[in-house]
Amino acid sequence: RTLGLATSDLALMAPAQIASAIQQRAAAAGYHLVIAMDSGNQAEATINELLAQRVDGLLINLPLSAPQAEQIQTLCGAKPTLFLDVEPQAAVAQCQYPNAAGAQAAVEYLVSLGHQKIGLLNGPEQSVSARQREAAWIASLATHQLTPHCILRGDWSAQSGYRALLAQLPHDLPQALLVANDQMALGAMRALHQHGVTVPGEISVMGYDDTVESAWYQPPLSTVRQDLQRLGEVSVDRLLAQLRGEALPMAELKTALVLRESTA
Ligand code: IPT
Repeated sequence: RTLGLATSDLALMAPAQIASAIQQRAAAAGYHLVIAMDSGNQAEATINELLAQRVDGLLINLPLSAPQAEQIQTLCGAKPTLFLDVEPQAAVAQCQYPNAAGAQAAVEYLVSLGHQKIGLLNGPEQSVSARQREAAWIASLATHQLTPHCILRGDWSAQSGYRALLAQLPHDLPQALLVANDQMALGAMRALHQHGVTVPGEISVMGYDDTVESAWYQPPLSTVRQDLQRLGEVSVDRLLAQLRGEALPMAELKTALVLRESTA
């Protein structure tokens, strides 16, 4: 009895922590887990790799537009599939945190602190989640008659966050920075520290994910928590329910603000 996991780059914290939780939950249920990793736009090849190993069902943590996901669903035929990073309007079974709600909560909090000059550090353009977080940030800022002070972009890695901030440093800095994931916030805070800019004194930094490491950043990171452990567990439970032909249990996945010391 085997489940397949198609995942984006496991060198990134969030997918790694999701995969770890999936592996443990699958093992507890008596399933072997086969993992296929896609580090760049090879979704179909990655899925085919799993199908060739005759998995009983597939968890798909790859950023996919609705048409891409529907295409992959077709490729999988009658095999149960569950998508973890897909445009919500896709006609496929999904298990994911609402990006819009998480991003909106972060804006509301920074605005409640009195910040008006708020900058964005987005994830990569090809990521569905990154695009949804950015759109929700901009829409929420607009409800306060605000527009982003600056729009920076990275590729999810700490290094890209570092570089994005280095490029912005010669210009006017915002009072607060919304970052699309914690790893980029790590790099951003490193660049700020290197240039003597204090967090949160001169700039507040708000992450997204709450990976296991985020409480140990300097300063400890305020962030939007997606409980990645729970996402892994719930996704395995739902896929197994599909395999047994049971009605899908309702997955209540909600983000939560975690306020530590990087915002003030
Ligand atoms: C998403 C993370 O929030 C982000 O930090 C990055 O790791 C990305 O995954 C990689 O694809 S979480 C995903 C389940 C939407």
